[in-house]
Amino acid sequence: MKRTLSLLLLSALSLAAAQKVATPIAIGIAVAQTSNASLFGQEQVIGAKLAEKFLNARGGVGGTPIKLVFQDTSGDEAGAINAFQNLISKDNVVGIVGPTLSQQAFSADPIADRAKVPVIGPSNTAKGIPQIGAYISRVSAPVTAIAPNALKQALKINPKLKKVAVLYAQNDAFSTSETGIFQQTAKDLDLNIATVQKFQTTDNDFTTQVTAVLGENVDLVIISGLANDSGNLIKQLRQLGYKGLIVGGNGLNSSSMFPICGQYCDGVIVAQAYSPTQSSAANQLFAREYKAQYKKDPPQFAAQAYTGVQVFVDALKVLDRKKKIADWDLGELRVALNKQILIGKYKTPLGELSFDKDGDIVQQAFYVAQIKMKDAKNGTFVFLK
Ligand code: PYR
Repeated sequence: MKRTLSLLLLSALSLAAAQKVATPIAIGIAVAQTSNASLFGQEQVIGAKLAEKFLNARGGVGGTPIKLVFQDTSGDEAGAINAFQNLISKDNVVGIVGPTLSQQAFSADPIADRAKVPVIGPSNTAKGIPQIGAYISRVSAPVTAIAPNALKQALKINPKLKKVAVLYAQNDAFSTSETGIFQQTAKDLDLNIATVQKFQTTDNDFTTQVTAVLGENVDLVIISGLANDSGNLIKQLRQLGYKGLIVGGNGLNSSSMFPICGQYCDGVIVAQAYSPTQSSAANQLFAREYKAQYKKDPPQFAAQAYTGVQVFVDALKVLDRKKKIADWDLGELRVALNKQILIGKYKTPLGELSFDKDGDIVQQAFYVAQIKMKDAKNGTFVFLK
């Protein structure tokens, strides 16, 4: 019995090992197409699709087109795990761009890592993401590189800032990671943290937290949460009378938040890992294409998802020159692809980038923007000098 089982297992393994790479070349996109996290995920879908169209129009991988395979992760860990499993075992993708949230990455990435399938995180900014495993990298700069810039910019706008309130979503890995950096930076900048308030990403009523903030008479509020919760929190802060500056983290980095806080979004300061004005040829092409289709500047989440797909394609091209991708064994290609991703240099809409030994992005420039609302639903991120 035992012998039969191991023989079966062996033949299953050798079958898997003999699997060739399908054409077009399948790249998995596991992002949140539904749930509150889709406020980011829908921008990621747009970015990834633009990359597919643009890169295939320029010959794909040595003449072979790529094909994106989408699996909706929704906003939780179970959804991300399910999407990853489908992409790895059913869709036979060469690698995965995803998931949307760090909270999901800590659960789903280990599955890809164990299966030796390369993952590029398009928006996972918490500390520790690339360290999940050898097959995990990211094109989303970490909170350590981004968050301090927003606070420095707030001090530039109001050098008299002294007393601050910090709020964060305690059930979200990115938010707890980011608030740690915000709080440390605030201390380094000699700001006095008068109160730290916690909330949940599922909360809608922030009366308790806002009352505590108002009681402290602070002149700066720093928020780490996702788009829906943070948008409602900002709205309620303003409605109940808070007049000072607000700094938001990466969770506020989407125009999908504008209809949630409406006019009250106005003035919020958010650090960025992408600027539509970035001068590289790659970005000019991306930004022009995006703007032609969507009549607005491309947002960071779309630019990062585009970049994730591009990194896969650029790395595949290098391998294709050694041996045509269709002739590779899928398992061997995934391993070689991961190695190639980590040693390559890429000219992307985020500027020129590479990866450090852990798979974390090495990026040249960061930005800070302030939200300017035109009306209750529409606004822009105005980039600050
Ligand atoms: C994260 O989950 O890491 C984000 O930056 C939204």
